[in-house]
Amino acid sequence: MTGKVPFDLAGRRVFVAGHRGMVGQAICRRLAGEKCEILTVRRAEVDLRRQQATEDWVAKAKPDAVFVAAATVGGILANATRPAEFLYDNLAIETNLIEASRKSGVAKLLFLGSSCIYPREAAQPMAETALLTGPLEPTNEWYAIAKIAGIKMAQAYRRQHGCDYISAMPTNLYGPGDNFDLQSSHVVPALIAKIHAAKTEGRGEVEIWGSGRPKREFLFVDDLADALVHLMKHYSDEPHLNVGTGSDVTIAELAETIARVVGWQGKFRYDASKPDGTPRKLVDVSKLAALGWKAKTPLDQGLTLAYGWYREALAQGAV
Ligand code: GFB
Repeated sequence: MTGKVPFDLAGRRVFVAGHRGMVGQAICRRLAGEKCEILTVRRAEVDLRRQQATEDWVAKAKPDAVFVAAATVGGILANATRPAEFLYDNLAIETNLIEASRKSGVAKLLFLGSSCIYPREAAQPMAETALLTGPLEPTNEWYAIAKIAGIKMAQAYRRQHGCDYISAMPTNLYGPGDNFDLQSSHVVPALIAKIHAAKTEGRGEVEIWGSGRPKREFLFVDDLADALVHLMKHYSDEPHLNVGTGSDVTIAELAETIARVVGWQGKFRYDASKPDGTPRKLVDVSKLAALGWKAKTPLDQGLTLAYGWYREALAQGAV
């Protein structure tokens, strides 16, 4: 089933759920150029894990469109050590938002997942059709199960209720507004923080978790936001769509690039007691390319922007 495209955002009320997170902030930056009204709500006001509070707020705010960027997220360690939170929070947030949107007649909704939904041993690059074809990566299966349920929610609501709800699965993200806490962050902010600290403290060694051999694809968050707005306007179909750059690097190569961006010359020590996670997760972006979108920001340029944001935030005591 398909809905009406293009879906025009001009003059619409657009709810960005999760506007304080890195992705939500980027969507708000991107929507600023769209002549729409951006709706947000802080967690202190509405906890999206609470069904009644979520439904009451959505019914009152009456959005025309919703970006589901609210989620409990984190890096490999946070995922592996807080499975209950990753499963419960994400299931609750997505089911509450999707049902609340249906009840209040939201015309278009975009659900945001993650490339960890694919099987650990999926053929690379991973096409959308690889979903549910094999076992998941154990370090993030809880989060992945919740995100797979979100895709299925959007599909089920499309089939049963005729809702124009779609899903996008971004690859690993980084950029301004990232989480730099070393226990819960993803690899890019972790390495920016560790290498910057080594530089400022005059240390010649930085620890990298795992072997450095896993490969990851990194997408700059403002590129993601641009892709999501593109999909909101131009995509209306049941299958979820991948969003990525089409190329990946090893964690060791990423560390070298960040060291160059930060301006630090030193050695990396690999800590084999920490998990590698999935060996590789490069998404197949051919369906997105066919819809006329591709990523713009090269990795070194995006890392330079992310590092600039981090230094500014440090100077302001915000991280
Ligand atoms: O970014 P990251 O935490 O998540 O880790 P995943 C990517 C790779 O970087 C892993 C290595 O092989 C880590 O072992 N790494 C090296 C580090 N040094 C560090 C470090 O200091 N901090 C961190 N965090 N990693 C997450 C999933 O997987 O990716 C989520 O757990 C989600 O579910 C997200 O899908 C996008 O790429 O392994």
